[in-house]
Amino acid sequence: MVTNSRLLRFVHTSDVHLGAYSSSPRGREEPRGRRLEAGFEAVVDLAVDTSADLLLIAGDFFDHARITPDVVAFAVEQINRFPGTTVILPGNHDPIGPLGPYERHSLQEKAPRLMLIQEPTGEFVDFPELDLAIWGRAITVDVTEQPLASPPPRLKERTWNIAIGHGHSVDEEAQLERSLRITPTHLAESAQWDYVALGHWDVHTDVSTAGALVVYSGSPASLGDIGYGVAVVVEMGASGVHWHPHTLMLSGTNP
Ligand SMILES: [Mn+2]
Repeated sequence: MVTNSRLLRFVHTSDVHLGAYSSSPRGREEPRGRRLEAGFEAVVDLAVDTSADLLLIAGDFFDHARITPDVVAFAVEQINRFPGTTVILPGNHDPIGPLGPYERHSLQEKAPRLMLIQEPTGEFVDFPELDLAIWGRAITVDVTEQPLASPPPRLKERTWNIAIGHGHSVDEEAQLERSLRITPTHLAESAQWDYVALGHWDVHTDVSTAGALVVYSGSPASLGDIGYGVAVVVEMGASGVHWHPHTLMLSGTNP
């Protein structure tokens, strides 16, 4: 039962991979790295232009833990351009913990509206003013983790409950060779969430099942050579949950 008729809007992205090529001799002038930065700029533009309440980044925001201070400064500048709240879930490229980038660079000190999910066993980020709770499990360097396994019950105090995860959706329970597995059982158990924002795949993919809305946003500027990126716009209101992929035009780059 929807008790709050206020429209909630968020932009869902993942696999931004900032800093992927910044250790090349050309540093941040490396064109492939510039494309990744242009992709994130386009995502922030989308969040600003659509007056989104939240920007969700479902893992692999940074490419690795050795990112340089200028890459961090770029990330902070972009996050601060968005007047809403940005939520980052650490992924396998930017894991939580001493071997990841977030302990080396304290982003939250420089980006006051940023919320970082930090708990590997899972935590809720609660937004009472939006009547929303977000649950997610921060990825560490342990790739045997299962991002959506055994979730807690949704917060019944909030009309809207979404989950955020970073991992591989696998077709079979026994497909053990993949990292960060999200199994058919986990997808079925995700029916309790109003939306599940996934990352780890740079190609936009809808893996929803009959009961659960589960979407990979896709990268805003994939590491491959396709000339565009995608982000997802999600709206929740009196008429339910609606989402659509949005093609990002990467200005100033030459894909
Ligand atoms: Mn990943």
